[in-house]
Amino acid sequence: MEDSVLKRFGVSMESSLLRRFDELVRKRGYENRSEAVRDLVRDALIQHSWEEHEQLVAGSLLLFYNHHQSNLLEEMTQIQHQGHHLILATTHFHLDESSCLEIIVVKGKGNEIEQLSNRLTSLKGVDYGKFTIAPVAQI
Ligand code: NI
Repeated sequence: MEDSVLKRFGVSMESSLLRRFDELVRKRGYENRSEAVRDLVRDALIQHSWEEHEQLVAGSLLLFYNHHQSNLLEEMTQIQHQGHHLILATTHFHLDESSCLEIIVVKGKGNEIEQLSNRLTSLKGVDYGKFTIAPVAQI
């Protein structure tokens, strides 16, 4: 079957990134890099397919940021108010003197949730954003 035939392709990346990737491959117990890359690609495709559609999804958005960044808190609050119909809960954790972690639990149409996520994670001062969703029910 054409679909199950393995094809090879070359990947270039910085040696520091490759070192960290190899560490991940080892820690997660993958046989080799290819197996790890296949898993990462499947994950990304599944995530992407939900984001594009009007399917009802739910999940969480983790935002790591520095609250000293000017205007960040105001912008974050404004965006969350604009997306209030998509947000079930928001919890804020003060990690140290300046670092914050905010967990936003979301539910709504995949494409709208993705837009909300992109707006929040792209804000200046957000160091890291992680978005995880899954379908609420199959249509
Ligand atoms: Ni805080």
